Amino acid sequence: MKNGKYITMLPDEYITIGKLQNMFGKLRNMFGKPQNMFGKLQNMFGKLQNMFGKPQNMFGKPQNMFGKPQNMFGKLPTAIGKLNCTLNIYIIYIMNKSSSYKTMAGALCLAACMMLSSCEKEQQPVALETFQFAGSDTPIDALDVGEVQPVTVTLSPENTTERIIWTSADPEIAQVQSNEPGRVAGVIGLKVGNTLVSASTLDGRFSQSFPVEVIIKVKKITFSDGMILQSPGTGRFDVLFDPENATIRDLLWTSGNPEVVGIDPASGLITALSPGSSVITATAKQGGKSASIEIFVSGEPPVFGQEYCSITGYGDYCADRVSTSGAVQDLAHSNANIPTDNYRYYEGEKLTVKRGEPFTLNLVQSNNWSRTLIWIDWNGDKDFADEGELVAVFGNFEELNDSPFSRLIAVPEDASPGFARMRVITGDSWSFNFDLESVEPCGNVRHGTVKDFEVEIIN
Ligand SMILES: [Ca+2]
Ligand SMILES: [Ca+2]
Repeated sequence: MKNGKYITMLPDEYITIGKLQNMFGKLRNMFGKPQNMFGKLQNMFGKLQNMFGKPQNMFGKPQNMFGKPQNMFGKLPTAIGKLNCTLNIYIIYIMNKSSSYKTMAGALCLAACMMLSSCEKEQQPVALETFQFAGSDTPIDALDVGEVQPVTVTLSPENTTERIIWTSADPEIAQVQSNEPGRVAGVIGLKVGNTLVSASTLDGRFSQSFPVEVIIKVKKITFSDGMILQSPGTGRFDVLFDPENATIRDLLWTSGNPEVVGIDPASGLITALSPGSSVITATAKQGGKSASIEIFVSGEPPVFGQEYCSITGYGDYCADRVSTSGAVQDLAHSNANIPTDNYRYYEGEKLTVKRGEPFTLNLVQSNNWSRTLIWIDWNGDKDFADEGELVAVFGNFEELNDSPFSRLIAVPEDASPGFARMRVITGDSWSFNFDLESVEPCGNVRHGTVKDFEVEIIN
């Protein structure tokens, strides 16, 4: 060994020593603070997910990956020993710089190395007594393809030096990676199927496993177009899964108003039971994603679909003439006959109006000790309960109200184009002694007659 050569080697080696010692120092700190480490590992898990974002690269070389930390740890004490030796050679060299006895230096170096090697302190092994999965014996419920879920083990005693080795029985279905001591692992689903993930000590003294089911999870469900009627009063909805090949497709069906719409919780078969509305909900058993739709029941016997509420009356108070002027197509109803049950829909006697354009509504009652209320279902939702749908109140309470009446009606700009209905109720003067805006013209009318007409609303 020439002095000159030796000297030129030293600075590089020295730098390397510094780096490795720092590195080793960090590792030791990391392992020396398991609680902190746990905090870090959760962060680490965040990283793991990013890491798993490239499962092919990452998992492409699982053996290399898993092999490296072991090799690294195996080599490090040796490396440190060697470098400590080199450091000491340097020290010894400095000490002996004035000496020209190279052999002596070499011998001292060897002696120092041997001494240092023998002085290296081995960490005392602390045997594992128990270990268990944190939280549950089946830590992973179901894993999506590409999804990573963490699993942790609780080791006792806490400072055990034993490491936990993780394996997947079928690495094509799910793979598992862990941090160095094996206390935290990440399991990634790769293919639909079932496998077993095991955690064991290196010597196999302890071993536990849990099943992992890899599925394609439901991300969203929606109803396909419309109800599929099986009869006027029974039907069902088709549900579309996203993704289409979701593995578990079981649904739970519920009806928000089971007195209106009955439902079979498993098949989703719905039955119309009484007039009203109910929100039908399908919930995917896997993951709990749901879809809802409001459906209506009307009529007697009850059928699905929205229909105008039924109404009846009694007595001989009646709107003899209902007419309009200035509409696109005017209505000219004139009929003094009292219909059956004092209600009739005069199909074909149609009023056509244009959105935003007014028309005049005219009315003649059969008896002037009467009042008449008129609604138009402007938004076409088969009720007369929306704002502005009570379009006229002719006559005062408890008074003799001379007709004919007339009123200019403004067709709302936002009226729904299509077919709707106008409902005309004429009762005696003592009728309708309530908040008129809040009443729905349904049920039975006191001493009165109800006439319905078709209204077409055009743009
Ligand atoms: Ca309405
Ligand atoms: Ca409404």
